[in-house]
Amino acid sequence: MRQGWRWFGPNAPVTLDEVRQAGATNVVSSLHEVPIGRAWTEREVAERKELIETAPAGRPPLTWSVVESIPIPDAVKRLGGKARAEIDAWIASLEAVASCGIPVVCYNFMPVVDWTRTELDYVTPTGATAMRFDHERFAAFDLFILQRKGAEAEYSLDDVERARIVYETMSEQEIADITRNITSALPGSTTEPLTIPEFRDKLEAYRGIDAARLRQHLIEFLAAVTPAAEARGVKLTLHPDDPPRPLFGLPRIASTADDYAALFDAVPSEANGMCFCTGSLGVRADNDLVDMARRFGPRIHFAHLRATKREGDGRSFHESAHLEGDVDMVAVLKELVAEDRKRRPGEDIIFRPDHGQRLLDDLNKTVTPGYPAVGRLRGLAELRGILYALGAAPN
Ligand code: DNO
Repeated sequence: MRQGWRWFGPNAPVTLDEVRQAGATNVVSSLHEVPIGRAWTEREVAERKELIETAPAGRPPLTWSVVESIPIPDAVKRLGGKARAEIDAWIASLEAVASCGIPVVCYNFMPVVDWTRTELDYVTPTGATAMRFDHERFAAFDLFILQRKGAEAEYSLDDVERARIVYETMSEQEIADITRNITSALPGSTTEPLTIPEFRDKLEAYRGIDAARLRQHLIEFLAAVTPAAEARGVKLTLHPDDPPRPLFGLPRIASTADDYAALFDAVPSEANGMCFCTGSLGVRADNDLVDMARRFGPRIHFAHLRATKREGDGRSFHESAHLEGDVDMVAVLKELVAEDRKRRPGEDIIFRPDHGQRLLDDLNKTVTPGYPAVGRLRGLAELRGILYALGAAPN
């Protein structure tokens, strides 16, 4: 397995030397500055690759081996194969990536909002802070801040009452914070930052799109893009929904083993792969991650390794330290290592320590939410230790 690290580009607070110091060898990055939907050029990708891969004298080299993500515009999610111009632009970006020799592309198919949290700095007992999704606060946002039409029907009476109490006790600052956390697209998101009226309009644009239709649109998208990926030897890896359940009345269709099985059955191309994100999938108690890792092994080309801890009623969760959540990381890694051992050289699974708590020096610094250096360094070190213990020292 290869040790990756998500790097947000030349202006990111974490430098490439720090990536090296963490022990990672592979970089996961994107052209984050390009507006969603605009085709990437080969030159742009080549320039970024050169920046990542040209090591100063004496430094170990880094390889840009995963593009996370080429964002999929709304039109594709709403219209499927009919969004021909948007799909063609996506394929052009994919071709640019392939021409630069980057073998893995990550993407997701979450409508309107990508990964979603209600709190970015929830204080844990040690003083480190973690990202959190609190169901009551989320409902308070949906029902009383966004005031989404029809939302009440999707919550129990008890949920609505609790959300009302939470909303009534929120300060103006807390309202502003939760609004920003949910609508402004967290780092790495493949969705646009939105104002509340824009958010309502976007939701409206999805009216009538249920899970079956969204799935059909993803299948049409995959049918259109996998031939190009296959021809160029690129693996596409679908990131799971985070959290793995519908939000804002919108369907989500990459949340469970059945969801992924349906996509692999519909589009068997070997380019149709999975980003195995333990933190996202692990939020659902009914997802058996070890079984999923075994079952979908040959489709897994990229893994996000982190853990979440479910709270109370099972709908709220926070991001725990990498080995302290609900995910049995050792058992998951055993499966990934077994798969990796079957692979040809160069086709090994690339993993990255996904997210990290904010701790030590990072508590006093500006950090990219979810992606502080020290918490991720701790996560990578722990994961690497497991791999050594399994006799599978990573590259
Ligand atoms: C969050 C990330 C997501 C992910 C995209 C993949 O930390 O896991 O933003 O990159 O959903 O397309």
